[in-house]
Amino acid sequence: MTLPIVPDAFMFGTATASYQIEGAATEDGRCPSIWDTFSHTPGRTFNGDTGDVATDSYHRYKEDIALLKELGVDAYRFSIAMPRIVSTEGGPTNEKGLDFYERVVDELLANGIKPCATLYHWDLPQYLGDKGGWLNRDTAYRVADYTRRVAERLGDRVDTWITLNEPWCSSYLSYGASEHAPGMGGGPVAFEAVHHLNLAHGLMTQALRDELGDAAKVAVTLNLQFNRGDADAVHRTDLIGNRVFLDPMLRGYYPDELFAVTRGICDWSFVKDGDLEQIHQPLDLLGINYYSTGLVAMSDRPQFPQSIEATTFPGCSDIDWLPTPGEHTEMGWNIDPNGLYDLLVRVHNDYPEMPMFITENGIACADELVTETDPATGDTVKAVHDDKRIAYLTRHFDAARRAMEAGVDLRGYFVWSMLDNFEWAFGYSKRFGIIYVDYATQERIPKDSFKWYRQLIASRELPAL
Ligand code: PNW
Repeated sequence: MTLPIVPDAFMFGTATASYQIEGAATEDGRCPSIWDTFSHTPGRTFNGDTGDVATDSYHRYKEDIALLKELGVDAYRFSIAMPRIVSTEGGPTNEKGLDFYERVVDELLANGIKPCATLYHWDLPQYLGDKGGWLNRDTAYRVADYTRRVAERLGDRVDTWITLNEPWCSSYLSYGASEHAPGMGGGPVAFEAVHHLNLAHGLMTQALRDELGDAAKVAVTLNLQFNRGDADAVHRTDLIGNRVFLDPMLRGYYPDELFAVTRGICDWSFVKDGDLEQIHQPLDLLGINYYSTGLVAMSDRPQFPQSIEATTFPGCSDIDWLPTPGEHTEMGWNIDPNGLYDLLVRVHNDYPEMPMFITENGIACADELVTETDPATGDTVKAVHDDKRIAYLTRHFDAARRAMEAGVDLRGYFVWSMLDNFEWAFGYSKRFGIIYVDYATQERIPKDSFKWYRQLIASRELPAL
């Protein structure tokens, strides 16, 4: 059985993010971000890699969009870098920065591709980082002010707005553990970043509505953690990892259980009167990034250690993360397509009114660039035979189809990523693209998965496995 896909009701796409692809770190008035500082700090990223050049997409955006056109996508998810738009604290809009994104948006539209813009994909200006970053409530207001400036210029042409990408990473991974910028292993202090990110989402959504009216399509992207294992451990990690964002954004409250479970490590006094109303804004779409699942179990350790512990799951020290069964990717993440099905169905059941789209799904593989003779033409060609990626995507698209058949209102699917790029702390050592990038020459070589995806999109149906 196949599921026909109606063009305007479902977007096939690919995704990227500014710091991972643009390069041009000091061009046209861009100021440093917390990721420039982090990646330039010895020991923070693999091999000391930085986004200074990345895939040079600031200069090669036309070539990249031509490849998207060849791929046949309905939409492209990219992100806008605040350091290009508001490059000094409280300063004027850097028009050159807006000019760049205007060129990108117009080039997409000229090629019949819907622009889907993420406003915050982790590159916070360093001047805000210097004042405490997401631990400072004022950051939420600065990011909302930047949102308003972007909406004024691009509001008539962007199809879908995404406020935040993965606030889980911007809080727990950045302030709870120290794996992402700014690299502070403060454990429970991350709850403060969680709340300020939730507040930023609400303020950004309101800024978009004020500027563009109710017609604007507004979304947020969450990387929801779908864990398996002991019911108690699954319940707690769901609370700390997922409901801490979903409930305030979609329901207008923090679950009482959250306050009970974190008693002693967080007093939540940073939640001010009116914040929850501000956070709870009508949304058009919920974006889900999905890669893999975890396996958790209760242990006999205490829930809170004696001293502050660097962790991505504060208040969960009594939970063990067990090795996951089955096949794993180059990131060490397990391959679990049913996890995507289970996650979509679960979110649909809990928040039935929310249409969803998959804003990221993909796999890092040990891709090898080969030179070979094309049997059809006899020409010498470069190729990447990424069968493992094709198998991964095939199985995940199948899971999405099954979820839709089970009643989930799914409106799109964006493969991460359009091209290999700067994989944060892993630098250039992990390749997620469906287009290979030869970093020495910046040559783009479509992988076999690109050809596979082109065919899937052209068929406009999701086949059963
Ligand atoms: C997402 N984790 O990051 C991001 O949105 C992308 O920018 C990134 O390149 C992609 O997934 C692949 O990693 C994540 O530790 C980073 O669970 C880390 C985690 C999850 C997502």
